[in-house]
Amino acid sequence: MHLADAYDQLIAEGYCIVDGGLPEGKLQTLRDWSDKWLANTKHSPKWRYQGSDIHLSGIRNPARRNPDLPKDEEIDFLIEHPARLMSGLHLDDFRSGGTFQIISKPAGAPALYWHQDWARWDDPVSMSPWPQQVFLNWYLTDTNRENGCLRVIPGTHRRRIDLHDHLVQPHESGGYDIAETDDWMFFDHPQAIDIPVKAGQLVIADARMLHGTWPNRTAERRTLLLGWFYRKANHVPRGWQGDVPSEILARDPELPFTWNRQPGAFLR
Ligand SMILES: O=C(O)CCC(=O)C(=O)O
Ligand SMILES: [Fe+2]
Repeated sequence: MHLADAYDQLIAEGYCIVDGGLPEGKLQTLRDWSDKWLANTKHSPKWRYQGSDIHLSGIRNPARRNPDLPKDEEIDFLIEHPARLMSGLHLDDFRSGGTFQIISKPAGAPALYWHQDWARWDDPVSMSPWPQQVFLNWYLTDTNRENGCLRVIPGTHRRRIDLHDHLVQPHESGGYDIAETDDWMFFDHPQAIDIPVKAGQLVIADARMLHGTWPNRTAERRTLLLGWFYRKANHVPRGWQGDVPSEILARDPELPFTWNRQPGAFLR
């Protein structure tokens, strides 16, 4: 897909898939590298739905909010390699948080529940038609419905749907403790679509978009390297041609950060 089209899709639907342009042999290096981390890390029972959630920091790109994380140069590669792609997607004012996560569903692992990862729902910038926070997902194997590919509900980064009112907040905010029989968290929503990818493709998605996964019904693990990138500024991005919500124009530039994962008045 051309980057211009990918950008349009990211804005309109909340995600896009691009060729990650990994150098020859890098995919195998990342597989071997992540397998080693997975083998040498004690797995928490909290990781039931994600499969694993190992956080690692870069060396040249340290995780400022989390200085005690293990540092690994492979993380610097993952942070630095997409710079040209990000620029082609008009995301050049995004910066990595200095971490990547190894999220690996072992054979037979359950689905990941529906969730979104934006945590600034008290801030009018939640209404931005442009992304403020994106995840970059490198899947290290081809993915499909059988081995637990990503699922998304397009457009939900900016549009409220029935699911929003029924979801427990993800991960440490409640998701760890839900039951596998939870009807809403694992609802087979009619607007959901599968996002199968070829290994080495990169999925870039808006933190506000609802997403989850299928279970892994195969005998092989399905590993993902996930990194968060943030726009520091809250004003209209340079070159933005579209509308700007009046709530954003009226936003107090000194508004302090508050953590709130529950979409409120700024999701309509
Ligand atoms: O496993 C995946 O494909 C997605 C993981 C994810 O969205 C998360 O851990 O927040
Ligand atoms: Fe997520």
